[in-house]
Amino acid sequence: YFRLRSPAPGPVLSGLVTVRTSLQSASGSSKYGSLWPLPQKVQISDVSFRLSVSGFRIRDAKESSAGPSCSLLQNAYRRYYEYILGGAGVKKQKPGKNWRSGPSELTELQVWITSPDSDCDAFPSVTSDESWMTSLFTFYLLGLETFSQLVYEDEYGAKSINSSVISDFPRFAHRGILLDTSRHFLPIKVILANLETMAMNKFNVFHWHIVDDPSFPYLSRTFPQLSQQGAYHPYTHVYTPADVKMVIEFARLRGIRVIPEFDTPGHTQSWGKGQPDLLTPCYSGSTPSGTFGPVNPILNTTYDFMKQFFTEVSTVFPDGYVHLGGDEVDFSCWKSNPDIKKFMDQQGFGQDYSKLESFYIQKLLDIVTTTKKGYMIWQEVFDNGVKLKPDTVVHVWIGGGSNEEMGKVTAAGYTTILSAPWYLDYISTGQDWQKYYKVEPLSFNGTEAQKKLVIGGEACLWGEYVDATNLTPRLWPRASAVAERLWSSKDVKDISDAYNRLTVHRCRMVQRGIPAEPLFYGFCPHEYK
Ligand code: CP6
Repeated sequence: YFRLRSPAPGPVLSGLVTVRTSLQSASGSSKYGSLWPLPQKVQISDVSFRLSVSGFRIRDAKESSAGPSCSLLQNAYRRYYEYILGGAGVKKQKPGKNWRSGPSELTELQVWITSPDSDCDAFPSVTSDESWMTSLFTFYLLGLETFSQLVYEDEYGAKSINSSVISDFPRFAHRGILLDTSRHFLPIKVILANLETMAMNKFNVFHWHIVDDPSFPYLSRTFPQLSQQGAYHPYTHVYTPADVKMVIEFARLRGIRVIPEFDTPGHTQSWGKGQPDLLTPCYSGSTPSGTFGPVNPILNTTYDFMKQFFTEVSTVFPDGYVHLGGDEVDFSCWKSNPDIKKFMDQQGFGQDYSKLESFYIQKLLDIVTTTKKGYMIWQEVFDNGVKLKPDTVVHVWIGGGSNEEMGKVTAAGYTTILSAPWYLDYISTGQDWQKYYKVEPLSFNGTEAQKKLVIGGEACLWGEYVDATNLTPRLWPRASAVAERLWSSKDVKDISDAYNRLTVHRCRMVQRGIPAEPLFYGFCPHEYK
């Protein structure tokens, strides 16, 4: 629970609050203020309270089962105190002749963790029930974000909040953002700023597409030559174990999981630089051409390497899942190689190179299973009929919004997440956030049981045209449209109400130091500095 206190005999409010906000949008305003994504249940009253400027604080309720030793909460209190009352662009109150006085001043937000056994140091997982009416820490982070979105400046510049009751939970458990740190290296501070913004939008999965063809910035303790040879620069353009730890902890403090993707057997050109014999030599005629293709699936050394590599990955990344890629495997190099041909004949694969891909992936899945991780894979792995563990998450990326593939994957009994309509690296003119917003992830033909297998989706920002200079404005607030689709109820789909809330939500992100791009003409009332 959250509880608000004012000096006795003032009001004690349980639950939460909203109203018009002082941040005005170019058009109208929503009766839901600037809440984004919209909570499941919002009841707003007209009764408003001022937050005490001198004395307002956020603290543990004395009945709370969490205390000062839970740094996750203490950190969150400080963060949201800053967002609510302090920080850049916040005007000081100007008492004037119309200055209101009276008992309606709030001095405390109390956070009351009711479950005695919730674990402050745990990592978020896909089963975390994020309804903040229940009692895990993630809910409190989400609840604090909602609270902060309800605070507005009244006409005298006083921070205020209206008495309201809100109950909330996400529609989908997996709400992710994919960032690609191979096409361009992304400095740690860009990744952290993105995680911070994800929390403002209640995203809870950072899908870290960490390596790919162009570069290998992951510094592996077991195979340091991979980044020494494969990164854009061996010292400056790498993620050290300390960097990775920092990203994971920063994410944990915001209720965000970090799922790394190590994509094989395709998209692996950069791996070959530091790991001789890992990739398939391509031939032109009867001689090697000097170029290389996908991971070489016919050598035992390949699987020895993968076993060691993924054992390391399983200890570095605490999440229960790793993403194993498996997309876009180009068969032409395999076709050119006489040793591969011979192997295909021995195995009875004929000319069907997807059988060879399946052979590789199946061995890889067995290896990763021994590290006690679950796995996610891109849809081709399923399409090619690879035998998967029942808890495999199939990531659908081809096609559009109401997606036949989702029907196929769920009919086969697999859990799935949707990205096909949410490729945010693809830009066009106009308000393309509306296109992302209008997607209904469950619009495919299928039974109720099938629909239950859709655990969420991810917005993807592939890195070909994105680096530190343009990542944030390209992603936000366009990804916010995906955030609301994955969080809010299915029937939250009023575009003009969404526009009114989103413009203000976007101004709030800007005010919090995130250069989110505008949706359309208009202004934010805070001063740009
Ligand atoms: N990189 C990797 C990519 C893409 C994929 N995998 C991709 C393909 C098509 C589009 C956008 C991105 N750049 N490793 C596919 C999952 Cl349109």
